Amino acid sequence: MDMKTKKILTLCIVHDHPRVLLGMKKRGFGAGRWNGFGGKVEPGESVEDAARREMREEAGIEAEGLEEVGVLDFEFKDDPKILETHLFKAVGWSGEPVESEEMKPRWFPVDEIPFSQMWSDDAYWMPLFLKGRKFKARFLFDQPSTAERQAVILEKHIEEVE
Ligand code: 6U4
Repeated sequence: MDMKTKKILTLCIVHDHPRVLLGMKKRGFGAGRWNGFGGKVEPGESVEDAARREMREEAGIEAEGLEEVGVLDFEFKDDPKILETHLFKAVGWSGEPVESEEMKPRWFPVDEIPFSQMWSDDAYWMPLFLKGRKFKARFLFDQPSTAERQAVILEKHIEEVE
């Protein structure tokens, strides 16, 4: 029997070409790294509503033109959990990004994305994201990323969809 358990997460990046909005994660999972905004989907909430809520809570903006562009399954060695992460692109927003308890937002030019200070999978799918492609992917890591050490990818699979 398959004992893997799934946790559904969101991850959202504002793409306002030629820049993207990322946030420095200040605490919790992946702290000390730049990432999109997101977190766990709550009971009774749609995945898109969760993405919108996390943008509001973590970046202080109301996302507009949200589109789901990918599903990223993250797994860790010797851990039966799968983090099923739904990646959204926001092409518009209202309000001004503000720092929250969880994230410090910053705009990056698309050719200056700080991959060395991000989760190691991001370098594989960000080019597809920026080209407007849709994809699904699975990454198996040795352990979660921390500020001091990036997770090492043990297995990876990416495919474009549609
Ligand atoms: P709370 O409940 O706020 O303490 P926390 O443990 O901080 O939760 P949370 O909810 O912010 O975690 O969710 C983790 C976020 O990190 C989600 O937006 C998904 C994202 N994430 C997880 N693994 C990732 C990976 N390998 N690459 C990536 N983003 C990842 O780019």
